[in-house]
Amino acid sequence: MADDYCEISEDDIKAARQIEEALENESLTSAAGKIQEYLKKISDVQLNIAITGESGSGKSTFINVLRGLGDEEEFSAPTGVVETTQKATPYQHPKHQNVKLWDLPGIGTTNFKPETYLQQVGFDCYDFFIIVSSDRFRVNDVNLAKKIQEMKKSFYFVRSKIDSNIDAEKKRKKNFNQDETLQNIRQNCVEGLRDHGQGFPQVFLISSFELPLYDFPNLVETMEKELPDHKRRVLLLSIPNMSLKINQRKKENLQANIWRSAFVSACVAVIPIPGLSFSVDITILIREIRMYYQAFGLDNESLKSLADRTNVPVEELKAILKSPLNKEISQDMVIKMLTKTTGATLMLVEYLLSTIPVFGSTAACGISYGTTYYMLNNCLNELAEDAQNVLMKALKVDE
Ligand SMILES: Nc1nc2c(ncn2[C@@H]2O[C@H](COP(=O)(O)OP(=O)(O)O)[C@@H](O)[C@H]2O)c(=O)[nH]1
Ligand SMILES: [Mg+2]
Repeated sequence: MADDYCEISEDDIKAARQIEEALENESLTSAAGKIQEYLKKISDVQLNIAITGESGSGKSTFINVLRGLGDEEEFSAPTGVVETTQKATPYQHPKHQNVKLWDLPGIGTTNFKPETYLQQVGFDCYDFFIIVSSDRFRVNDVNLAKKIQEMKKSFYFVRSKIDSNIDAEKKRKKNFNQDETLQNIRQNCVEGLRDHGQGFPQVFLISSFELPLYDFPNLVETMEKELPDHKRRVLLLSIPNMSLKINQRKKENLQANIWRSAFVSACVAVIPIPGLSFSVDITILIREIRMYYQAFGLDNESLKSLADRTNVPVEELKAILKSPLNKEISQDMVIKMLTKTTGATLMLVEYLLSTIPVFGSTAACGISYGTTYYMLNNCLNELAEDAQNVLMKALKVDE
């Protein structure tokens, strides 16, 4: 588990206290209600990302790839069109309804003034801003960044269409050196920003056509680290699984969150109704495993999208998958997996224990926690490994 994760937030502690109090002073139904409330709150966390920059800089294309979409799919943002709208347009993530990417009108191409721009686009709704340029950044970009800073929000400078620069340099220079070219572009952007009074700018070089390359994985890591805990998870789950680094961050984040599900299953284990804890544990396991599967992009659509982007046939990617979870995540499947592990035995013991008043409940609690934790950890490792192998194949990385 990564050291920089501290997934137990103030909210978690507050919720745990409320549940504990409900268990001590009120009824079990009331405690179960509190658990439901708490889980709903976690899954309702909204993430709003604002993308701004001049018309033609590649905002809409970037918004589409962040949503795991191509340019011409049903819900894609239109690309290659001159912007005429003067207001922010939201684009929902197709698989994570709580994530919205906002296409903001470019500051230099509209009637907006930097002083009023943020008010006009409703700055308060956004968690952070991405300022995109396919060229040098302009004075307007820097003024906007300053205003965003004054509003105590984060922003990131993204220099887009790096693939075009690389291609052009390759054609132009005999002894082309990619690192050198990237270094020059970076230097150029940083100097431009400094000239306009931006102190220590960090610029992320990105190609929406070749997302795994260049600085995209670093951008994700930086955004993620600067977000509060509960939002960090939402970002990581929704970001396309396009690099080994992102795959690893996803795994670490999901691992750091397993305790939550185990905790719910432990709370339910104290309720002495035959089979209840078992069926709740199965429900939790299925829900969480489905979420892992989506987060790692192992579903058909995500594999197809990865195949298209990397020019590797999707059948070759699918052939690498080992975990049986990739074929089916159903109740039967999970029960089958459970019976193969010591987990099943533990669950049975747990049920027997929960029928013994007082002493039994506490032991059942611990067993249920352990079983759920153990199972989720196993499934997570399996799926993360499959996802990693798929990525290595797609990105042609040697072991
Ligand atoms: N080579 C290259 N072209 C890009 C990239 N991103 C966008 N474009 C192209 O740049 C043009 C403008 O992109 P668009 O996303 O519509 O820009 P917007 O006006 O800022 O929304 C389109 O023709 C895109 O295909 C990229 O990463 N690499
Ligand atoms: Mg656009």
